[in-house]
Amino acid sequence: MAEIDALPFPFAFRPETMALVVIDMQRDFAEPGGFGASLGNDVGRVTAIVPTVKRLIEGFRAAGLPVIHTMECHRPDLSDLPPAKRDRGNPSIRIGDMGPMGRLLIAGEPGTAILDELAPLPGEIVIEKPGKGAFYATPLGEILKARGIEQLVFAGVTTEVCVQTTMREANDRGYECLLCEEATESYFEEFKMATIAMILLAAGPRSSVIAPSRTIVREPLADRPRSELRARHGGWALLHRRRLLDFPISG
Ligand code: C5J
Repeated sequence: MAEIDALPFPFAFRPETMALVVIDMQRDFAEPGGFGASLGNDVGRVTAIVPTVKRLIEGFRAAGLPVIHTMECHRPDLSDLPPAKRDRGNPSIRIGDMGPMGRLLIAGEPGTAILDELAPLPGEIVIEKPGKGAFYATPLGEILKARGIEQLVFAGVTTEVCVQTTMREANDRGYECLLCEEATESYFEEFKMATIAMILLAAGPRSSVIAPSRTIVREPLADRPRSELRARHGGWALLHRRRLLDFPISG
């Protein structure tokens, strides 16, 4: 069986049961004027991963493996938007309000669309999800079961919210999960590092692991020997512990 060079252990790769899940690579999270920016975030970190996500998607398509796209969005009448989500924090505009790209995070609005560069091909699965996790209130579980999918590779945003939540939901349902570290991003470097550190330190047997995109699309890992990866990730975990204390979490 082929293996993907991953941490904290190699990922046994069974192409007949594997799918790529691209989480929420939407204009609302990646472009000025969208939901992410309305919360005061710098969207440049999200746009920076677009070429890597694209390469990963193309690798899966070329191998004939399924690509599943998710979109965080709500019905126009907001019937699937709990007040606790709409009123959270103090955004300049809220979910459902009119923004420069239409109503924020509402199905069918221009800003809710997946980025053009990463647009689903006809026939690819697109999951519209009202929650952070892609299994909650969606048909994702049934779709995966019907297709015999047991292994999920994750990309998308944000690492610590929708990506991590969906990975945890998937692990709970018995899926083997692999996070592509360079194809996921957060608005906060510390949050991405913390999430990766948690996955590395807490992954149980056949649980969540991480890998660089090049190993997943099976290009040679020429300039990154495994020992270097280990050293770097050890560093991330330590950095996480040291910096979390003085990181300004302001609500
Ligand atoms: C958030 C997401 N962060 N896709 N959504 O609200 O992670």
